[in-house]
Amino acid sequence: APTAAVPPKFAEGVRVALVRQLSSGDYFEQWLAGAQAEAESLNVKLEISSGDGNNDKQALNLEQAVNQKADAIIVDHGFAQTVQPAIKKAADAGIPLVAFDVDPGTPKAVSLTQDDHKIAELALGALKEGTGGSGDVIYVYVAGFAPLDRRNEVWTQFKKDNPGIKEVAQIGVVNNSTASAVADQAKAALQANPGVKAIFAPYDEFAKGAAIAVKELGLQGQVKIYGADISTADIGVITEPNSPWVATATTDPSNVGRIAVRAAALLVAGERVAPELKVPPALVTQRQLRDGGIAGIEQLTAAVPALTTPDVARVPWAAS
Ligand code: SR1
Repeated sequence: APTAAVPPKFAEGVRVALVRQLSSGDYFEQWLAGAQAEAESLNVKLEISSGDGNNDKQALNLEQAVNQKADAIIVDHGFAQTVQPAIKKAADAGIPLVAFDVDPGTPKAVSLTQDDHKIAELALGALKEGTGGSGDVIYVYVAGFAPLDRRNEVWTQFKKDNPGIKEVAQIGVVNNSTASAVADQAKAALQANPGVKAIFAPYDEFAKGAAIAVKELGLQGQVKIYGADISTADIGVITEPNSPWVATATTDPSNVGRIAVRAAALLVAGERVAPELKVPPALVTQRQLRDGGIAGIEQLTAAVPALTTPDVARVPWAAS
């Protein structure tokens, strides 16, 4: 139940600009759906733009949000060098900011992340168990994306700690058809390295692409995939008969979108928000999904309530 009255500004109408780097793919679609649902329940008008992978376009969209004096701005992904100049302008103009998965370069912005180190640790724990701690592994990574860079730090340390694990190929691309591009690369890497036991693919579009490659080559009995993120479509891929994707470390993406909007709303209301918000992930395994008869995200969050985090950036005037 609400513990505070709705701030007057929220009755008048609050405009929050959501400035995205990427928008295609299950993760980003679910994240947006969560953000939109939370905005609607808080009476916030979300003004959404996407760079569609074009960093200059994202920077322009961000400049525009600053010039149009949004009540708050959420920057969703992006490369530090392209978004930080406009973030600084927003901060100097006193516009509250939430930066998700991008380094804002200023302590004035609230930094929202998933616990990416934990995501990688959970997935790699499963990989270690599945491989017995040794074997050839293909790694899927693209540098420059803050969450992937943090997961990469864990992978780098994991290889040092587990000398039996050998990275035989690194592949990766992020674009509007990431899964199919990664599928082509994974197929070539698997053909060049016939002994591969596992693929570490810590982004669901990477894992989906890797799964396509393994299936096309008929290697399901030999190669297992350890991924990140989840969606109802991903659950379908993980649980289909003979699927090579055996584990994924994940938050609920729509919950993260909700948190971003709650944090922005709190800042608009002048409420205190912790400077760093970190959303904890959970490991979800193929066995758990199959045994639990879990076919979609709603069933998953019911089975794993830790994926729902209502106390992160709780809004005191909201009904729930
Ligand atoms: C291209 S970056 C993709 C990642 O962003 C979010 O952190 C998701 O977890 C996804 O894996």
